[in-house]
Amino acid sequence: MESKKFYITTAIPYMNAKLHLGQIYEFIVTDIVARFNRLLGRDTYFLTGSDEHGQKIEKSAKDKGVSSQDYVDTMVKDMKRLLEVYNISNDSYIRTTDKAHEKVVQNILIKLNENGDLYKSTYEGDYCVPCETFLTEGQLVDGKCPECGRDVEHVEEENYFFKLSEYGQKLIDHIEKNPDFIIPETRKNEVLGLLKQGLKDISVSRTAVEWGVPIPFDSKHYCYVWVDALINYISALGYSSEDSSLFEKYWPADQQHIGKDILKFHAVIWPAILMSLGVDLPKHVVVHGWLLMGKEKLSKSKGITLDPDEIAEKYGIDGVRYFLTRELSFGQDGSFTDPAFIKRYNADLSNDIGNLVSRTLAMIEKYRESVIPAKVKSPDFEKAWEDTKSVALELMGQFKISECLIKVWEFVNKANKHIEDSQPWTLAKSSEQKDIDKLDAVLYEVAESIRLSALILIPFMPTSCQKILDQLGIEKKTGDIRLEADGIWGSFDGNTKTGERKILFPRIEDK
Ligand code: ME8
Repeated sequence: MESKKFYITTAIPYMNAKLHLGQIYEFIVTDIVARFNRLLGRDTYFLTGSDEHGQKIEKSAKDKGVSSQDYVDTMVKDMKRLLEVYNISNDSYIRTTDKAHEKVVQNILIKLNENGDLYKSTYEGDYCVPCETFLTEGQLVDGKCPECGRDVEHVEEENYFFKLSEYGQKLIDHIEKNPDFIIPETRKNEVLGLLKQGLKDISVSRTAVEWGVPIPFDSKHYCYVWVDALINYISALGYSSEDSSLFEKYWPADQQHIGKDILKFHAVIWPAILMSLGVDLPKHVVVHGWLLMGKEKLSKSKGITLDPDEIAEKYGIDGVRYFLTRELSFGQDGSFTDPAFIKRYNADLSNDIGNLVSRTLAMIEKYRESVIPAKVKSPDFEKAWEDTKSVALELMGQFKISECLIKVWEFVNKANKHIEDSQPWTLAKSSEQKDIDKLDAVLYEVAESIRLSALILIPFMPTSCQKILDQLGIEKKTGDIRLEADGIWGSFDGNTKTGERKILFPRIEDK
């Protein structure tokens, strides 16, 4: 039987710079999945938070001449503000500088040590500060970090090592037994390739970096920032704490969403730590691609940035949420450009759905004094909706998010075509009963198409769908709707008054 609880997490961004639209993209996708699960009545727990320790942040704070704690406090405030701006419905927010989190990190380090999975040795190699990654000489490309292309630092220090090498075969077995542990398949194959080459033990402590969680059994050492950060997914639930009820209720995570650059940390290191602790692995690690600007990777240093405040101001939140999920093929890289945004927004939002709502409501106002006619049964219509609903939900379940929207849009445009074909403005001039009945039937069916489309689109565009339901005179707050339980999902009897008309998606003039 399908589990009723649903635990979903995002990666926790580094607090060394303001968030860019690529990181926001991950929040939007996870928010949509979380909202879908709530809408379907599942007990959903959606976690995000911030990664606040490590050398990169220590450096950024020093450059600004403030303490590391003051620095992250300011950055976290801004991240929380942006989550609100983008209407992200997380149930909880974890900071890796929370005392409770730090305590869990220490409990885990003690346990790994007691299990015999830690040992002390000397690390000599390179370190990429922006990626917070240890690199061996063979991994460098032209002497630089293979991931971000930046300069590396030479490091020689005593570290604690985690015996990652002992987990390679266990991880291969797990992935083979659970073929959808890593989604999509290309990423699973990438991880299997990596595992088959053999794993090396990894450093899990630093002595040169003090902005971190102290290793409880050795005061010279601080926990490596990645180990500290990965633990957030269970520390946020109270693992190994006095109150671990959330951990018992929600773990294992149903979906852990990450970008492709941090795959090894989540699909190799994190599960190996969990195995050592004897804790279940997450059900799915879901990997998305990069959001690019044109063909370029977002990069502050190269000035290729997409500022989420500027974009929100210019285009509105729901338009951006729609564009990013409709235009990007989930799992692959995709691009944001102003012309592509304007084209998609004007065609799909302003024209297809925006116009459908505004002309339908105008006709109901003009021809039926703002009362949606009573329900007229139409087996064809019901069949079309059943097909849309089941296919759209199935596509969402397979992370075919763009395809899910395409399916819903076919339904929206069926309603547009129904208006064109039946010409309500001509029917309204007739006094024959059959034309009056036909006009009622068309107006009911189109209003019902709008209502159903708005319900299924709530996760994507919560504010706009609320506006649509308000205009249809439906007194329900989108955040409270539980489709199956509320009976709102089924059909609507009509014979109700519409609400005040509002513009949904004003057309953007292409300059
Ligand atoms: O990696 N497009 O933090 P982060 C899409 N602190 N996704 C992007 C992106 C882009 N252009 N740029 C970044 C970290 N991301 C660690 C995570 S989790 C225990 C610790 C994604 O701020 C990136 O792939 O560099 C990651 O999933 C998230 O944003 C945070 O990235």
